[in-house]
Amino acid sequence: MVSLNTAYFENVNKVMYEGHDSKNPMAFKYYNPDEIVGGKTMKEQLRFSIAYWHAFTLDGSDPFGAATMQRTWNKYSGMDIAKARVEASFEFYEKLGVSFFAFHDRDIAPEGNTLSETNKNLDEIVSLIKGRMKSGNVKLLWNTANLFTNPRFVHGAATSCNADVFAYAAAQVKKGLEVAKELESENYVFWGGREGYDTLLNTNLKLELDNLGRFLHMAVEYAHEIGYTGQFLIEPKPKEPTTHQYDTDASATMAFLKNYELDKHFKLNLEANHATLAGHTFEHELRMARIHGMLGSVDANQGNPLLGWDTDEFPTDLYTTTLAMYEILKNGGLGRGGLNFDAKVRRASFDSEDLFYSHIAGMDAFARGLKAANKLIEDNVFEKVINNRYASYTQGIGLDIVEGRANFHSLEEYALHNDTIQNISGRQEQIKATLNQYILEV
Ligand code: XUL
Ligand code: CO
Repeated sequence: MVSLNTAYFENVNKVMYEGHDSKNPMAFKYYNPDEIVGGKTMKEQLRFSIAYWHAFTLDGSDPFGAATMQRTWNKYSGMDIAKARVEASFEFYEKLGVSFFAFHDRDIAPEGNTLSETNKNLDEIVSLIKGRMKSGNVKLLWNTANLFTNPRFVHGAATSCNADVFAYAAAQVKKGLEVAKELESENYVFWGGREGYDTLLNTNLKLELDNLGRFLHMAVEYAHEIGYTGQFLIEPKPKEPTTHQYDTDASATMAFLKNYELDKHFKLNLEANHATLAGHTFEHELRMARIHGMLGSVDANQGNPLLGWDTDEFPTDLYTTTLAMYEILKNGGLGRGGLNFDAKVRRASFDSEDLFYSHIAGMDAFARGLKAANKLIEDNVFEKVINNRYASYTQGIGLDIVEGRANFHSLEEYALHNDTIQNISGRQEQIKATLNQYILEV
């Protein structure tokens, strides 16, 4: 193992690939960055990213208990802790061999007493980050604005009933886009933190949605003005913090973007745990975006099926990672997007080493999923199933329907002379058994 001179994770060396026989918890068993799968290296296919907030900023507190995370940078405060986190974060990316990270503005630098002071803090940390990015080994996958933690956002940001808050949020995103340009961020994300409502009894739904549309158009215009060319992303989530989030799921978000003529400027950043909160599987959301040409990036985590909130666990479920990678490969990859671990170690996993173990677990789960998905595609497993199931649309009346030659008259005429409709079995159980074989045997 390579030994680095380090300050923040001194007990951890560079994490290496050791193969599936390894018993070393600090090694990859499946993620082999240079291995070619589906015509690209695993590193290029998976584009892993570290979520700054979960890894370096949040402290493990929950509504019932105080901070638990034991971090070597905790001895600092204010701007000093912000600077220490930058140093620690780059040590972490390098030791884990990850090329991307993502942050909210307020994760990296503390707020000051005024917006100008806050921007000054941000500038200082951004220039520190920029210096660390010079080597070119680590890039910013995306940045975003935290428009939900500060009490000023109690009624929302772009959808707040208070126009002063709309203006403040605009100023914050304006600054965020300047940071995106400065750090050459691949994408800029909008997660609608408090953009939603709790009760219709005090809500002007039409005005709030129109304002959200206006806000996003202003962002697009400003990016154009300053020459920021990253991809805009919206991250759907159905609830939490508000009861009714406007960007509920992939379908609702795409409809919103179309209604407000924003669909040409945005793609979706889909999060696994948000999908499950919306009552969908992750692969449903990915498929829905993919078939509409709107799959941009992924927040890789998983929920707990026994709990109804956004637990942001590290992804370890191989069914989900396999089916997610299937959608991503069928999409031709994620382009400028990546697999961002919007996932946190459990409150009881408070050692610094747990930050490594958790990411290794997620990276291995996605690497294994990539291999299984690639083999499923090479063998045309689902394609054969689907082609067979929809074969009736490749000839006769079915072909007339899909090629636009049919209408209600011709269809009635056909149906009146076809009293012996025959269906074929969907074969769900047999297909699932085949999927098991691929997950177990690749
Ligand atoms: C919240 C969530 C956010 C976004 C970025 O559930 O996923 O962290 O990813 O604001
Ligand atoms: Co997220």
